[in-house]
Amino acid sequence: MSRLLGGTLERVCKAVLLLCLLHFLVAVILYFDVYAQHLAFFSRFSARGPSRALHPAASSSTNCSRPNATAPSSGLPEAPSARPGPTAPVLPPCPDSPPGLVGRLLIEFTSPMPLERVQRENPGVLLGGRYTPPDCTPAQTVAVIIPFRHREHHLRYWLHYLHPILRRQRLRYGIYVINQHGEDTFNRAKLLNVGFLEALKEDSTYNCFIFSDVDLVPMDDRNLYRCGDQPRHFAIAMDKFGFRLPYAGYFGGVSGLNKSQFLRINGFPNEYWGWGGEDDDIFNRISLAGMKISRPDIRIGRYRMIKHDRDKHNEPNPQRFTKIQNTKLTMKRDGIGSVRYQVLEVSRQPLFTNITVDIGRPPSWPPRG
Ligand code: BGN
Repeated sequence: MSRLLGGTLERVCKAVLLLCLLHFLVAVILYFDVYAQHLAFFSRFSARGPSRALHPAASSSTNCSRPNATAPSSGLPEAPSARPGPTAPVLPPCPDSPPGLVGRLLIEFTSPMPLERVQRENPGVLLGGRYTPPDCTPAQTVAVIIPFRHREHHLRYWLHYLHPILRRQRLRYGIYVINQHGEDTFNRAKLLNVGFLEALKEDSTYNCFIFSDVDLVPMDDRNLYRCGDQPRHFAIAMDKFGFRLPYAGYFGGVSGLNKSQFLRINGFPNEYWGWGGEDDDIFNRISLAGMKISRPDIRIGRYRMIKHDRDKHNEPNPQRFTKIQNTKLTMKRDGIGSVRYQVLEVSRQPLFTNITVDIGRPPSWPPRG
C-alpha cells in the first residue's frame, strides 16, 4: 500500500517538475519576444538605429506598427526635389537590408482615405509617383504596375500603405496604374504587358517590374519589392487563403520579374479575358523557360486583401481550363511581342502615373448582343 502511495507521489512530483520547466521556457520565450519588439520600436525613431539587431530577412518578430510611422517626423529621409546633377556627390550603394524597416504592420481599411492626406504624408514622392532615395544609390529601378478599372478607393489605400513601405525599402521606383478603358471584359495580364512597355517608354532604366493587384497590401515591410535572379512571388500568404499558399504553383496577386526574365517568357499572355488562369499561365511560362519561383518566408509574405464584391465584366473565364493546358504551344506567339493596344491618356498624378488604354475586346467570349 505504502509502495503504491510512494509511486503515485513520485509521478505527481515529476509532473509538477515538468510543468515548472515548461513555465520557465515560456517565460524565457516571452521575455525575448518583448525585448525584440522594444528594439524594433526604437529603431523607428532612428533611420540608422538598432533595427540592424533585427536582420530584416532573418527575424520573425511580430511587432505591429502604424503606417503613419512613415510621415516625415518618423526620421525617414525625403527625396531630393530633382535627380542629382553632374556635380552632386556620388552616393554609396543602398544596403541589401535597409535600416529603418519596422517589420509587421497594422493594416486596416476602415477609415476613409482622401488622396490629399496620402499626398501630405508622402512629400518626397514626385509627380507620377516617382521616388529616389536621397541617401544611397539603389541597384535597381523598379516599376510597380497595377492593372485597374473602377477601384479608386482601393487605390487610395494602396498608395497610402505602399509609398511609405517602398521608401523605407530604399527603392528607386515609379507607380503605373494601367486603366482599362470601356466596359468590355477585363484582361489583367494584357494590362500588365502594357504597363511593362509604357513604363520602359517613360524611363528606359527600369530593370525590375513588380505586378500588383490594387487590393493587396503587404503586412510586413521586410517583404522587399525587388527582383532577384529568379522570378519572385510576393503575395504568398493572403488573409483570404488563411495566410497560406493556396497551391504550390500559385503565382497570383503580386509578382516580380526583371527585364530579361520577363522577355525570356515572352511577357504575359494577352488572351485571357475575364477572371482566372492568367497567373497559372505565367507560372507555366516560367517553368517552361527553366526558371524557378523564389518566395519570401511565409511569416513575411503576408497580405491583406481589401474586401469587395465581384467586379462587373470580369466573370470567370470558361476557357481558362483548356488554355492553361496549352501554354507550351501559345507562349511563343502570344505575349509581349504581339500585344496590340492604344494609349488614350497618360496623366501624371502626384502619387502615380495613370495610363488609360484601349486593349480591345475578346474575339468570341462572352457573346455580345
Ligand atoms: C485558381 C485560378 C487562379 C487564381 C487562383 C486563386 C484557374 C485556372 C483553372 C484551374 N486558376 O483556381 O487564376 O488566381 O485560383 O484565386 O482558375
